Amino acid sequence: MVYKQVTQCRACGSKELKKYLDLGPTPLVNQLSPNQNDKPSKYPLEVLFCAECSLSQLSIVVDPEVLYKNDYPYHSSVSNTFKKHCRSLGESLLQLSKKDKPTVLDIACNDGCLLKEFKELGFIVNGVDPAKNLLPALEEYIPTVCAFWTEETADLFSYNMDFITAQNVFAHVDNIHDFLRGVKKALNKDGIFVIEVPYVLDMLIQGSFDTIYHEHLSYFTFKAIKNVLESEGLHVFNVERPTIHGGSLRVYSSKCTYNVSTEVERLMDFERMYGLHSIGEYERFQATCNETKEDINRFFQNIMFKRVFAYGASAKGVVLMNYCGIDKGKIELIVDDTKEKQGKYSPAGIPIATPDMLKSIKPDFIFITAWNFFEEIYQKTKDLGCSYIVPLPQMRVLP
Ligand code: JHZ
Ligand code: ZN
Repeated sequence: MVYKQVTQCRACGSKELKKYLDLGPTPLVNQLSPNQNDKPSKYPLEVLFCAECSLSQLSIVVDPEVLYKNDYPYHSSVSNTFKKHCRSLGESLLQLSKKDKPTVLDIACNDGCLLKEFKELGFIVNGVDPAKNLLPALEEYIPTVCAFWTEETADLFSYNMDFITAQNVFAHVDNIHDFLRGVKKALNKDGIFVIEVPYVLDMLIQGSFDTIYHEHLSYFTFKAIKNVLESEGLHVFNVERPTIHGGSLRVYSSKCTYNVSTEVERLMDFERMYGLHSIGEYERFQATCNETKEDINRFFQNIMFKRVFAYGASAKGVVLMNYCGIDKGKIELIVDDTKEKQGKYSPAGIPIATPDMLKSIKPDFIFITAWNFFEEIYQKTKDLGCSYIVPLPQMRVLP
């Protein structure tokens, strides 16, 4: 079976789960094909709300072996914005540390984007990731283990990490309690665990439904993530809201008790005031998604004979195109700097090529599927003189 149905909340165990969003059958976002005419399988993409702990979660869990083990094409290092984000995290963790050369373990280290920055800053680095295609290039200079992070995997590491980082992986995990038990094992007695996930508040404010795909099993409120960390004995002492990936939540926790920042209570109050802890606020989301779909389709009707390329063969782009019905009739080509994506086809059958293509065939419009990195992409393409379609937040055309 490729997927299983969710019947109870993965954080608190409650069976009171209510559906508030249905994005329809959707392909797996990172399964790019070498053949244009392949028809990828589609799976339900529905979001449920847990009234008990306020965690949003998909109604199904696709087998992680299918999603991540073979040829995971996403490479975090392609974005300079993300590299800088990792560097600045490393700098602030060094300030928190009592050592010059603290140890760090990065869970789901991908192509080592964070670890390379941390190593340059003096950290003693370790990584773990299940994707077989990503680690060989890293192994020469960073010790890595090819595995999913579980309590059992933690036994492969010495139990003395000063820091454990987990960026954009916790939302991907079904058994989050087991994951946290592993973190607890591998962490020093006063070690710090730093987690980053897309923030459900930013998703609601921006209408960014393209964060929802089969890799993201959970959509966290601060309340939900704090509860689950504390249920496993990890005390939350700080929280931040980095703008990366369209708005994230960064949560600091530890087995020992650090001074708790006032941000913790402040964000919890804000969530309460905003209505994030009950379903009402979420029930409007379906209408917001439909409005975006209508805006985008209206725009495409008006530019029927214009040439449109997309920038970014991102996971987000696959969801957006699938939900809005954008196919190869509307977008001719997707360009992406990731070598592993070039020469393949998106699930909608759109060819993916190098951005050099923009120089040989100048399109009228560049559709920015990686809208969260618009500034970086704009700097790379502004001399071409194309117009830009930025679908979210709020569909707009520039200049
Ligand atoms: P990007 C990612 O999703 C990965 P995706 C992951 N699924 C996750 O959890 C979320 O983020 C939060 C390309 N690009 O990062 C690279 C260029 O070519 O927005 C990527 O293919 N040139 C684990 O895939 C895509 O765009 C550039 O200059 O939705 C961006 O994808 C830049 C900046 C990007 O995330
Ligand atoms: Zn719950």
